[in-house]
Amino acid sequence: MRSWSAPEVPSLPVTAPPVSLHDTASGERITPTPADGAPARLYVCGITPYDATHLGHAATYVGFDLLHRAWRNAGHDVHFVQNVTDVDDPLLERATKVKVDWVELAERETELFRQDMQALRVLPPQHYVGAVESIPLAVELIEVLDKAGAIYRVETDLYFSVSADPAFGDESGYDRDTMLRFFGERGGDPDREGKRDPLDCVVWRGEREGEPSWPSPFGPGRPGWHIECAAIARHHLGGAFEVQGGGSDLVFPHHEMCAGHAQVAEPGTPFAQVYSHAGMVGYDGEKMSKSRGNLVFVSALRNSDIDPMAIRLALLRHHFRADWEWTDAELFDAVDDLARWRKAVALGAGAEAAPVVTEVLAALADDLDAPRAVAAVDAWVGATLGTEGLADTTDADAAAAVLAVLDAALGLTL
Ligand code: 5CA
Ligand code: ZN
Repeated sequence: MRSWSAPEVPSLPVTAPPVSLHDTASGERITPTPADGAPARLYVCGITPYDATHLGHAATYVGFDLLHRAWRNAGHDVHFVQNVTDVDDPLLERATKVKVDWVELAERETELFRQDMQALRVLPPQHYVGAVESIPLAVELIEVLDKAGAIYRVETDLYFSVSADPAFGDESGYDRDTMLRFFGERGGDPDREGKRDPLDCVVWRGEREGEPSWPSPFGPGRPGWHIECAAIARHHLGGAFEVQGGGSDLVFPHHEMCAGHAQVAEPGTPFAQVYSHAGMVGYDGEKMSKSRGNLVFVSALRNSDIDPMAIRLALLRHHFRADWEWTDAELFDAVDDLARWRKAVALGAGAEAAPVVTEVLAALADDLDAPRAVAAVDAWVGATLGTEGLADTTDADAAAAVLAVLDAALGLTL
């Protein structure tokens, strides 16, 4: 499916340091390093296209955009893939509820998402892939898993045996009770009769009346959620790609099941080298989520003339792995901050730029520490504007250097 347009990104005169990330699976810092000359490979789970794009989505995608940019600034080509879950239970349920054709709903919301990402200057994936168009890939992967003895049938549905992956559980590190709880809360069916293990997940859902279905060697139906991302990521990126990303609500079951599918298909090769998870953005005391309906939409803010760069700056003031609450006050602070920043760069000359460039790049290479990078820019702006009569303008070309790093590393244009 069509991606969105790439913004122009300046290249920097200095090379950024290698990027280290907190890995959910090991709990450690890892610096995923692409093979010589090979691109750094990134898969970020995309939206299920309804109620998009809320600020929780935006925070997650801006977070991984920092990784995309940090890798580019460190001299890597980046191969970035993202899916759109354009057929799945929650999308179909919403379409039925609001009496809209599910295809129309998915297309409309995906288009809105593209526009929001473009406005926020998120670099597009090279492959932006729908679940529907990837059904042949899912079918192919299910056949491989079946040959490995990891698939069984319950009525017209096919299930994946989690016991087939000796490394099952390593991605999340959760104990069985926690897995069972999250599985039930996040789209799983632990109580379905006929399953060998309550944690086994559906990979092919046999046709149901009133639901879309596609032909397959296993009978008509549609793919399960996890097989979709496993198949797309493996096809476009291969095994042991550098980083699997998404929000922390995907740690289990989604990323664990994806890893399980991939690791049974290719024993001994991990799905990804690093599993990186963004924190959850809340609003009114709870996680911002479609099911709770406590959503603030990027498009609504844009329609009320909020500068998308102020939205981006408000997001960047929080570490991408932190859980935090969205407030309007912080958005309006970001609007004021941008005005000050613009005043500082309009001077042309300013406080010395080289240290702030170094600090911004170092902060982002350090597990994408955007708040630290933004603080360095704040300090430079403070020194450049100074208090009356004390402005520091010792560097004649400071503004150009600061503008370049703001754009290349943080995705902010002033
Ligand atoms: N289509 C699947 C992934 S394959 C999905 O989870 N879609 S989603 O629309 O529900 O979420 C899209 C992305 O936004 C996921 O990475 C999810 O983890 C993230 N996300 C959802 N809600 C929040 C939130 N409140 N804060 C931060 N990230 C969120
Ligand atoms: Zn996914």
